[in-house]
Amino acid sequence: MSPNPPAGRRRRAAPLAAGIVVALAVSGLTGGNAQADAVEQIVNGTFDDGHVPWWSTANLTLDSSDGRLCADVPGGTINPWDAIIGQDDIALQAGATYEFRFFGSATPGKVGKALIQLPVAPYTQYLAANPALNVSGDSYRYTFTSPVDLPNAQVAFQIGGSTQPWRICLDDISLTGDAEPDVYEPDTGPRVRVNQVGYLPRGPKNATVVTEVAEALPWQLRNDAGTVVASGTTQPRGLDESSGQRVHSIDFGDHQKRGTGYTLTTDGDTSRPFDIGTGFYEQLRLDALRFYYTQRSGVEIREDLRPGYGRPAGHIGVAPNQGDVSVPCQPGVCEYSLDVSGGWYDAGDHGKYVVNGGISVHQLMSEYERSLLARTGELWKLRDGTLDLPESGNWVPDILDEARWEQEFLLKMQVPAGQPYAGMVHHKIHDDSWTGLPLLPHLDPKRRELHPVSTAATLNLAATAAQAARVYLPYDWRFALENLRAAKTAWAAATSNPAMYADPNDGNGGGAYADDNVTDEFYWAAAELFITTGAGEYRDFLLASPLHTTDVWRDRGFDWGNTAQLGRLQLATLPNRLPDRERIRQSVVTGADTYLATMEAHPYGIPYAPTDNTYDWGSNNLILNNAIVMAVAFDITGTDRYRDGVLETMDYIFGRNALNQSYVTGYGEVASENQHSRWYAHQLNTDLPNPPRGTLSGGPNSSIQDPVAQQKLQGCAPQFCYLDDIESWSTNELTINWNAPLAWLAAFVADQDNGDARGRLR
Ligand code: 9MR
Repeated sequence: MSPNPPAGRRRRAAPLAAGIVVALAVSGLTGGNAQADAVEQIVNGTFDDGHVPWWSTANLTLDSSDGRLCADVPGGTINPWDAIIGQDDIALQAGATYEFRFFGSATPGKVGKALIQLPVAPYTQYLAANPALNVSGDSYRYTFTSPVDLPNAQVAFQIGGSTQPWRICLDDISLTGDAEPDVYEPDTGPRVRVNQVGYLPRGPKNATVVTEVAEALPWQLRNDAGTVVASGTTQPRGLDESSGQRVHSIDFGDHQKRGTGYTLTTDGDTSRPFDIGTGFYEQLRLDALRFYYTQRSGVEIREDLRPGYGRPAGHIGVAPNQGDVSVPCQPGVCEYSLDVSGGWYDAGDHGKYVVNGGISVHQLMSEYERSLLARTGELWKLRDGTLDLPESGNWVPDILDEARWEQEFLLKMQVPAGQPYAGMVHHKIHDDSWTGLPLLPHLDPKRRELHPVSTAATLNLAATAAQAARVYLPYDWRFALENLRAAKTAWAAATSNPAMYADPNDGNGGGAYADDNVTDEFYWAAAELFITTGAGEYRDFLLASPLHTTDVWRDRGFDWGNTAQLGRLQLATLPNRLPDRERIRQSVVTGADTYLATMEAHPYGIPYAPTDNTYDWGSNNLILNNAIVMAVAFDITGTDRYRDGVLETMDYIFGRNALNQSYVTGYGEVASENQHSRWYAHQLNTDLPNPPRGTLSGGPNSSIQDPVAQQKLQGCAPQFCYLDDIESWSTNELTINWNAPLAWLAAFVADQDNGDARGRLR
């Protein structure tokens, strides 16, 4: 039987290609369907008489002998663009909306890439679609609005990157103007929004319902047998600015009985199911940390430890990799090469960045430190053997084994003695140009380069190495000492070079991570060095720093570029002899009060409401970091309302939000699962896995920098600026620094037992 049925037998009704740019596949597609006044931009899209002017890469032979364009695609290529079928010189008009249609099939089935883009670097994509092609064939339709006037855009079907050979056939390719833009409507399900994972028995229980009704409404809570077990009335909250919705809130905190399959009903709608219990946070405590092992660079990921996620070691100097055991600098930056193998890949890319690795490893070590210091802390839950690591069984708590993998990499990024800028730390190491998706780490063929040193990176090493010096002392005094030396050297080097800033334009092949204010990194590093050494130099620096007394609790939260808060939190919780220790503690409590007030005023209970009503890149990370401030305030004061603030923040992350979805893979009935990643790229290649359970998505980002989000989300209210699409790198990436507060908080919440554990520091 022919794998390519003749045109008359092709299946015309096509499924909705979910998660793909405006991918409304249509039935009954013919070239003649285009609007009368819409001009066809494609030359010879029907292949009735050959295939001129279509071109291909040299590894394809185009065949249009049966009225379609077919090609056998060889296996063994790496990048999507290693095999292309294209047409050039397509005119685009700025502001015009276009409809792009084609019929396509693949044998065996394959996800292809259909692009309309700039024909030269930087190959800006105006339409980027990932049609899931199947054997019988389907019609695909997409719309996009061109942001540019361009006489020579390119239509490109990028079909490389498959290990196995396959065959593609295309027909009826059409691009016409005067199209109606598709309006993207996210499927937000029932209007009653709950924490789809669950609530602690004695913790707060809040929900939100989207409704135009002005008056309070009755609500009912049902158990899994459908019996009403509690009821009450909603509280009308008016317009919620972060979503543009009118909402009421529901408080059902009095119901404390454990159970699964609860639902909440009001205004004629019923929530997704949820639990009341504790087990899910115990699971998340582990999953959020297990995330790091599969982000490891420089080592094979063992299939027996992570079924479905095993892969060869990436970047250990084995071709096609060009790193990381001996990595030169960018041209003109330095004369040496360094072994910077190991560490964690930052995110969905293969880059490794010190300022982001720094806050990540710090938050893991601080999760460990909290487990020792807080009265509710349960260190044994993160003991040796809990995370299924290659190091499990070495008598060291697994959380420290994982953190060490990154800390050792940070140490390698320090300039060796005898070289210019000795003691300073290279800002980052990554490919010399961007790679496409999917791409497993060991297949990355790009040249790896060290980028210039920066004061921020140097202070990140000073801070984390000072922290590592005390954290690892009971387990490996040599490693502790090595860190202490590196921290002191880094501090001295940063003090001598206090204003070496990373270049904001150094973003080809990796993120820039630029930051031209490093007073906060100085403050954080001084805090860690002081806590570890007690030395007067660091104490004097802290006391003289304006950041010691100013209000550091920004409404947007803290992150890799705003680290004074880390210093404050550490000084407030870890034993030290600063004279104004009580005042520092009080400042954390004051910060927590601010976030609590924001949360109480928020109809969705979110401790994040930037005054300009925009959400930042990685908003989920900022929200979780604000919750950490409340958690530390709970540890300091033992006052329940701070813990309740943390628990209510988790409700937002797990589904009490405008999109009615959880942002953690594997948690909640509807959850993010297509985070931007080159190796968890299941959405692009079904042979690859989705991100592991317990992976946080960055979440809504008002600036929607990626083309997929730009096509669908123009004008989005902050909470709606999100797509669970692998190509939406500005709203849906996964990163080591975003999972760190998730892990920290998962442990904090799991430590609260039923939600009523007695707080305070030991
Ligand atoms: O998380 C970073 C965010 O704060 C910045 O605004 C953004 C733009 O510079 O970059 C983010 O970091 C990305 C990095 O540049 C490259 N690796 C993936 C990171 C997460 O998207």
